[in-house]
Amino acid sequence: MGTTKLITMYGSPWSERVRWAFAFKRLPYEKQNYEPGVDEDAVKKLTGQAMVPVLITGDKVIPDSSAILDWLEEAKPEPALLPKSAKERAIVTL
Ligand SMILES: N[C@@H](CCC(=O)N[C@@H](CS)C(=O)NCC(=O)O)C(=O)O
Repeated sequence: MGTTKLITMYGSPWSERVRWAFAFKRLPYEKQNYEPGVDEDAVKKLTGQAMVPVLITGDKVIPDSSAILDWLEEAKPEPALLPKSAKERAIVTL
């Protein structure tokens, strides 16, 4: 899978959401801390917006926690974040 890097910010619920999912999947990653006012330009250059979390893996740069969780579920399906049935998925993602 190569190196997986997560740019996250302490205190950001969207960053926490992604960190929890990586911990649940037991998938190691390199951490990069985002500092508002300092790292904005660098992150904007990467994704077009000054927001975290951002995942960098292989040649992919993925901003947005939901998009990162989608990537994670595909990259490491087990243990699953979501139920298998469409009905149950709809319930938990409401
Ligand atoms: N929809 C985005 C929201 C991300 C977001 O709002 N991130 C905030 C922190 S919670 C941020 O990066 N703000 C930039 C800043 O404070 O400089 C996601 O789910 O990742």
